[in-house]
Amino acid sequence: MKVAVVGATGLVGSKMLQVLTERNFPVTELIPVASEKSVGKEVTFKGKQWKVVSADTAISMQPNVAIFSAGGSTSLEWAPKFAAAGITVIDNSSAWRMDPSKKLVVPEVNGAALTQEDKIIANPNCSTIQMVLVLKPLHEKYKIKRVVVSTYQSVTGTGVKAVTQLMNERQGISGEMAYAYPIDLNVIPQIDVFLDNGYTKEEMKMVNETKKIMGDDQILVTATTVRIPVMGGHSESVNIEFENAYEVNDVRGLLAQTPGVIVVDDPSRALYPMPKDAHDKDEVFVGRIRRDETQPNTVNMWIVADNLRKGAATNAVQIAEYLQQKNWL
Ligand code: 2RA
Repeated sequence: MKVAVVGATGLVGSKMLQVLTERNFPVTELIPVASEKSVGKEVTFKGKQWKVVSADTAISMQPNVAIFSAGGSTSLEWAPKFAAAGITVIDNSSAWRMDPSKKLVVPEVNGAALTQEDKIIANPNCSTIQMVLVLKPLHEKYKIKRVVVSTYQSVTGTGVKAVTQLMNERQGISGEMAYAYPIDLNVIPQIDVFLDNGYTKEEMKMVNETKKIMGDDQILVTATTVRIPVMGGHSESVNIEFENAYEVNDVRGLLAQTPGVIVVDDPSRALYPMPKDAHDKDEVFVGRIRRDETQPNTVNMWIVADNLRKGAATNAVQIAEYLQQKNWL
């Protein structure tokens, strides 16, 4: 299968190549795509060197699928052109996520919504993906009324520039700033720009994308998203109010049986999920499951995942796997 990776030289694009290899996706020809300045360079994939080409050239090479992680403007310009050429696009940017004509997919949650006609498929925001994977089984069993989430997000969500800023600051080196403030020994309660309602774009992505993926506009979501000096993944403190009564052990058991979720929850042995353990894994890890004793039918939990993998590259590759298994690519 011919696979184009648009943004192949970026942090998520490189992770996509790693995940395609690890999951043995049937790639017979890789078509790495990047900006004009990178055309001609080579990327290593499955032991071979593949030449970076322009988006135009990639279309002419007729890949079966193109996985984008190159920013919203590139997706807005090029995804329709790839789709018009009959190439299925899986886009990791926010460009198409809330477009009513486009599917926003976490395969384990709403993969069944996909059809052969879907030619531009949106990959959700990383902080949304790890949360909805946990919310879905709970919503089906207990019916969720409201979600309050606070995130603790890795600098890898911003990209290479932020990782470099953190590493420089930890070594006392001054350098290019990805953020308005130092990130080492600090936290920044702003991810993306502020909107008129006082929330950031990242926070409203969690609100709006959750409703779309879960297929239920009645679910109330409020979010505070925070950047922290961590590399391995995003963590989230999630408070969930149900319509119906529940038992903590039943919640723990239900999540333990949920595909893609691993429960790490034993306070007696100080066992709970942490980014250092989630790093470079495809699963979503859940712990600190406990009753909210201040409100009926409400549970607290802690959710951790590698934002570059299940939060981006792995979820996109899993969408491609779903389409390939349907023989739709
Ligand atoms: C972030 N979720 O963490 C956003 C985009 N990757 O910066």
